[in-house]
Amino acid sequence: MSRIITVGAAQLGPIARDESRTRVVERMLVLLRQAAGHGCDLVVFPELALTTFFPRWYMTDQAEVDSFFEREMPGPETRPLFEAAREYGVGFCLGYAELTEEDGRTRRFNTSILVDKKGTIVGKYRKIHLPGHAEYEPWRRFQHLEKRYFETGNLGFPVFRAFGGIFGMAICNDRRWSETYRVMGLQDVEMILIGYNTPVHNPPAPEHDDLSLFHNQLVMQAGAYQNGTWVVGVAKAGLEEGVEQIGNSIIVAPSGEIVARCTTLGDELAVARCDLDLGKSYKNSVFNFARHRQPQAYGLIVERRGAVPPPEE
Ligand code: ING
Repeated sequence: MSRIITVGAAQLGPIARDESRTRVVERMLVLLRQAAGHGCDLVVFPELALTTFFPRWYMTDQAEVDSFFEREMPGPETRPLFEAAREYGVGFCLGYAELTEEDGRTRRFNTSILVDKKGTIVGKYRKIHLPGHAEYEPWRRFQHLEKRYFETGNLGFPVFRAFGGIFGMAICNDRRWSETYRVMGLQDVEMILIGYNTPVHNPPAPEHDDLSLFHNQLVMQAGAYQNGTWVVGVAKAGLEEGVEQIGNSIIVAPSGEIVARCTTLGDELAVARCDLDLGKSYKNSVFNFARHRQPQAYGLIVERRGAVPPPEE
């Protein structure tokens, strides 16, 4: 038996600081229409897809910071995406900056939602692994202030039944942490949707810059294989406000093989027919958690600690 879902990785090229949401949504609708033409069931957009990657700038004026956030989803500028989903029968995954009132206070998250073919939000995730820093660091070519502008996600790594399978989401830096995939793998996830904004240059470790594309593929291929799941990684790419961001959007099978990729640094759609049942041969053999995984034997370390002292002589 095979459960085929046709997926579109909808990579976006650079978004200028002053580019309106309406203009960006128009670009996204072009990709959504292309995807519908290719028979896609689901389209995945990047992290923070509605605006430029604003954490690259140090801002102190909260109104200026909040101008990059969405107070409602859908809102007037994003509603056309939901209407198109319904019209074309194509769901989508959208990353955006979420500003919301929760527990009696204003909360700000780096968020991703899953929208079904009827235009209904069926899942939400808030980014847990926030890279970078919270205060201005003058030594950097550009800032990376996600720890300043967002709270750590408070929804865990949930999975959602949709599109005939089990779907999860992660955002950008999350894809570098094996826990991200395993927590969803332990919930039998079959496809993980990940948007990212990744500069080629990483100021704290410039010696890694030449490996940015290799690391991008490595983490998603490993996460896919080790959990028997599809992984879709979609970039906001290109030279955006002076910062070179990788493209390399890919669709990875549970085998770890890359089955589709974008090859430009602009707005581009990569499409693959994904059999959600392909993961079964991994979940039922090499990664049969029930039979082979031994958490009771791991001496699980919840918090980092120093090396275990040598046994008494
Ligand atoms: N961006 C980057 C990412 O994890 C980064 C931050 C860049 C980390 C390069 C390590 C190396 O892909 C976001 N937005 O998380």
